[in-house]
Amino acid sequence: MSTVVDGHDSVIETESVRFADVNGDGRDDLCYALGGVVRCHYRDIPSGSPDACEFDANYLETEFNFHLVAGLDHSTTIGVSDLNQDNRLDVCARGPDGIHCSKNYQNATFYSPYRWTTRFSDAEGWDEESKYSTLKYVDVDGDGRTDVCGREDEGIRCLFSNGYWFIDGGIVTEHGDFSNSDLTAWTNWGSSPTHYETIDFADIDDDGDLDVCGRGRHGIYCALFDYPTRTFEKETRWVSNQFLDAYGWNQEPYGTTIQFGDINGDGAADVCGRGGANIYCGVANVTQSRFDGADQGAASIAFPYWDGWNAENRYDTIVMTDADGDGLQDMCGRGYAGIYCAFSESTIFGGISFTDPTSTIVSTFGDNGSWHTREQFWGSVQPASVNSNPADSEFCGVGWAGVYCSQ
Ligand SMILES: [Ca+2]
Ligand SMILES: [Ca+2]
Ligand SMILES: [Ca+2]
Ligand SMILES: [Ca+2]
Repeated sequence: MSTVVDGHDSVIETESVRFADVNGDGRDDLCYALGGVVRCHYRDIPSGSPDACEFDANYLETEFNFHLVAGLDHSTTIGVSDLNQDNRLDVCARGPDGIHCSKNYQNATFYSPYRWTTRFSDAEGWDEESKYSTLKYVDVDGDGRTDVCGREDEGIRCLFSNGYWFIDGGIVTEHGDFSNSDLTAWTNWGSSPTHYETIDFADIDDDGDLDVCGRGRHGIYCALFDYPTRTFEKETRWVSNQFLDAYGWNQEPYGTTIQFGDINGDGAADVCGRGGANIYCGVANVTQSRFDGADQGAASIAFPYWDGWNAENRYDTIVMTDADGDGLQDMCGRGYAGIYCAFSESTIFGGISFTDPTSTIVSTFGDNGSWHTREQFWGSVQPASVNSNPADSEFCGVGWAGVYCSQ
């Protein structure tokens, strides 16, 4: 336990907390907002107990010319990522007039932030939850420089980093894909978090760039990235036998849990989501442009509604992460007695298989420790890599007295 963010007592503040390896030593550091400042504490490695949760009392910080904790439309848009491919993490945040970023100088200081784009402004509606919640810092074109993408009424907008600013190429999806009037998916993507919250950027064809996928009314739709034009190809339906409105996925305890990642180790991102009594996953079949196997439950039972997993303080914490470090993405969530994981045992030839999450892997963060009582507690629980094994993930969260991390 570390007390460096003691005093963070609102959801807006805890939503600013980021665990990221700012200085490149293989362990995640702790960043968070205080007023207009983003402050980062490096992970300490105490001698004798190298996995104890300690962050250095000293910090690096950078001050923006707007308030980061004035609203969720700012605090949730803080990104800690490498904008210029120097393997040092930089800091960005959405202000009222666009996105501002501050570059890391040799892990010794942050340069003063400046505006990298006038897009994503309040004037363009990005102070609305259905827009700012889709903002992601991702290296879409795979050139090593982190780009920024989000969904607006007309579709997906991505701006590409050149190391100095974000280049605006306009809407990068075709013919209304992912828009409010998507006639391919028959979906208004801004109408429900079970659509817009599921939109993510993942490499579903294993060619090194990130493609875009999300849940429409009738299944999962994806569009492959086209590197030469820096745009996405026409979207197609990748899952038609699961994740449909008609199967109940328009309800938030199910639809908002859909995520993309590689569960079988072939390099291509797959899709998983939590249903009423089980998780459902489809594995990418690149040649057929579809995710296979999503009609069958992936475990025998996982995160069932009758065990309390329809409470927002549980289902909203369900996350895809490689918790055991075997290279396969698992599905984990915060429940009664701590963190529960369904571990992927899927193989390229053996189909989709997950263990049943019947016991905890981490005994902190449970309802029995009062983590369910306030959103600033349960909403802050997230995977991080803070111990001596960089392959697996630990869990960290902001509790009553500061930051807690598992070992
Ligand atoms: Ca890039
Ligand atoms: Ca790709
Ligand atoms: Ca895969
Ligand atoms: Ca795993």
